[in-house]
Amino acid sequence: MVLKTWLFLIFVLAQNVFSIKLSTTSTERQLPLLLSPQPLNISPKPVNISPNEVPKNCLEVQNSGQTSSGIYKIKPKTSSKVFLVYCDLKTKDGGWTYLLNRLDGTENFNLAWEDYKWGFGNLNGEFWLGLEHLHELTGDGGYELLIELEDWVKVKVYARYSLFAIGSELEGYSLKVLGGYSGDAGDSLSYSAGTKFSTKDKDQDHSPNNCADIHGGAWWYRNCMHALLTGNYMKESVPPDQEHKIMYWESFRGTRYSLKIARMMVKPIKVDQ
Ligand SMILES: [Ca+2]
Repeated sequence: MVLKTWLFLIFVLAQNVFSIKLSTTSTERQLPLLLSPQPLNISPKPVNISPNEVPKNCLEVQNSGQTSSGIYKIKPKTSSKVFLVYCDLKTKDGGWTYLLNRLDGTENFNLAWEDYKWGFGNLNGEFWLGLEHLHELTGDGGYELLIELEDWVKVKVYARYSLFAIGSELEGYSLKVLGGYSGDAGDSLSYSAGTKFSTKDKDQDHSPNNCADIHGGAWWYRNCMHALLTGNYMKESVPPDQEHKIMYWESFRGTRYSLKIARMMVKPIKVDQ
């Protein structure tokens, strides 16, 4: 009886094995028919780019094939993080990363050290990129600076400096390197070369007074300055008590004329910066 049961079980098992083998053989025979009409499937590019592949600056954004000015992610060589910037890919051959943009007075620029350190405002409008980001971008040298200015009757001028580098926070985010000037705005920045950055709550200027507190903007103050692109946003000529306290560039419209538009932007001189 037991032997019969065992024989039966062996018979059933053998049948199953045989049927599996049969079905496998059957599938194998069909495979060429199933595979042959399939189109070649090319894998799409990965959606998440590794941090090492993020452009280091707006010139690399442009060299990667982008042609529209706007907001892009970058990661400078010395930066630990990816961050957003506004890239101007049109002006003077493009490739410019904005440091400052002022165009309508919507943003308050009379702010403190931490604000200027990390940046504030709206990348689609008025903003300050932040000294830490600016240091990461330009700290190792090899950058140039472009300043574009416009008054209230649409006169546009620029000042270009062939070299531009900002020191670390330990160096007071100093205007460490400022190269030769060219342009038609006049040179109102060389006076600030070598000075540390000052805000109303961090006086690092060369004056016995607090330049930032007196003038209501943050800048590379000496004793005190010949331009203040973070000054109060007003329209055209201002009363004497507002002199030096407005968004001005002395060699363009003097110290009592508040400009309409001011932009500061940087670009590497070499592609591999
Ligand atoms: Ca002082």
